[in-house]
Amino acid sequence: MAFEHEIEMDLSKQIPGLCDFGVECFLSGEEMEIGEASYAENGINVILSDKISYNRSPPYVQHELCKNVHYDILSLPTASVIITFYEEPYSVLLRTVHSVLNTAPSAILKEIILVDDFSSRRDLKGKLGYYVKTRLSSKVKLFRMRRQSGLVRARLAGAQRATGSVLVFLDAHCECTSGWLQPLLSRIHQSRSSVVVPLIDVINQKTFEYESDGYGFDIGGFTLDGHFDWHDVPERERERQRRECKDEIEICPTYSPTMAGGLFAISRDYFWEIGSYDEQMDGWGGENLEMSFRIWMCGGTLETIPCSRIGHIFREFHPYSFPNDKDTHGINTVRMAKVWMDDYQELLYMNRPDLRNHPDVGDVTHRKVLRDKLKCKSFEWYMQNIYPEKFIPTRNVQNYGRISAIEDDRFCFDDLQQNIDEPYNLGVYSCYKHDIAPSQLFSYTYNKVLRTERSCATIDDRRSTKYIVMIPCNSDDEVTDTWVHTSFNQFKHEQTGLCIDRKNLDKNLLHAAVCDSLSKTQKWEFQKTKKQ
Ligand code: UD2
Ligand code: MN
Repeated sequence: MAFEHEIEMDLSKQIPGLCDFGVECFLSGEEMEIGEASYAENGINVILSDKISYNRSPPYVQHELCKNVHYDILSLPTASVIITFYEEPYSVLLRTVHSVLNTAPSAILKEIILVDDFSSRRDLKGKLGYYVKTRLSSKVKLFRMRRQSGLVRARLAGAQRATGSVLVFLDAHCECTSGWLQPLLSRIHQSRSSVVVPLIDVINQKTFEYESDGYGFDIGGFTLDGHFDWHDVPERERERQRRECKDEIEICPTYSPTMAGGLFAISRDYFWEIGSYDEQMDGWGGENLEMSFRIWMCGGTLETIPCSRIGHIFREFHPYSFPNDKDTHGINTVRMAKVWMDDYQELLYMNRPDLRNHPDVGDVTHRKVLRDKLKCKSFEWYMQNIYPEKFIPTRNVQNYGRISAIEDDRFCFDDLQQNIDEPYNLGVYSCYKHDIAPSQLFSYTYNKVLRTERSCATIDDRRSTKYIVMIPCNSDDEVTDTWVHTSFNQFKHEQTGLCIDRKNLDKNLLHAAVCDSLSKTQKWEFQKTKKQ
């Protein structure tokens, strides 16, 4: 048997003990070079992965308090673990499967359903099926889509075949740690409309180090250009936890406005009741925010369960291509927004003008019907009750739009396409008069903060030129820097008394200077953007 031989060859490449307990490891010499090349192609060092046992031992990452929690295994619901994959490295995928088998108590693991989303890699097509059949428990089942369907339809196909009471979705490049499954099932058992997410640790894509950084963790948010992002647990939620879990708040289920999307568990019945997925979402992206908003708005809760920890390999780029090379993330996000975001939808289009009237979005009527049928609440309700920390650039503001030099359209505040997740210097650029440019959207709040969706204006006073620096805002308006928009149209920094000035521009960057009510270069006005 050719496969038998190949499987033996694969196993002979593995070095027992390598990277055990999640420690980092490295290749050397020629292997290091081909390892780096495989990283460039796959976003994962596949040569290194091939040398690590499918059964490498997981690290000990559980919180002390979790060790005291007792679960009555026999009373827990059973789980179907669903893993969809498209062109994933074979050894990484198998390590994921083995880690589930090694860590999930057999009494509660009903099955593992692998859904191959029509990969073309040779080892995934032949050898994998043979390996599953001859080397793994009969609980592991492998299905293959008839064409590439995208992760939503692949997950739906897996869910349709599942027979356990709870569906657990995992990406194809994860490693579970001991005790990860019980707390998820136990929470769902207590509360069937709780959709639960483990704490997701990082497995380094180059060294396979399991990078657990202590016991702190983030919860999910979103940005108005339609992406998921991470945030600290807000004080509001800490208070709720104190009421709920008393002195064990570190391991208390933590409400999260959104989820990353790949790793979660949900009661099987509830999954179908609450609208499973929008099956017309193609490729990758958008389904996570769709499901997050839907769960909260239609009566469920989304919770991070700190006693459940799973590592995930975050890749820096997509190693696979999308159907017809379309921006499936953008298209799916519009499908989501049309159904769930009500008039907040406009904010998405302001930040992604290319998505307005996008021709490939298709019809979403059946999802709106679902929303009516489930009698879901409004997006406004969601924002006020589930995610009140989120700053909305058009709410509670004195002004919003472009900030232009008075009577001079050559100068508008602009982020100059810098990385807005890091501190960056505020600049000026020609005003975009005919379209809304996301780089030129600014808000001036009632609390006198000058900001964008994510960043707040401050002054860098360490250098002789005092640049205006936009830094990621603390939650909401907590930033100490405040600005007065004076009767001379200056933006005057209350803490230093300096004004934003565009005199002697260096690389288009603005700076703060001594206020001079006669200076033309200190005069700024808000201009309404089109479609506002
Ligand atoms: C995150 C989620 C991912 C998904 C995505 C948004 C985590 C850790 N990951 O991105 O699960 O929610 O956001 O869509 O929360 N796949 C297919 N068919 C495809 C493309 C991908 O089956 O056409 C598989 C892929 O092999 C993988 C899974 O879907 O197992 C998720 O894809 P990813 O790992 O590229 O997504 P990720 O982690 O960047
Ligand atoms: Mn992933």
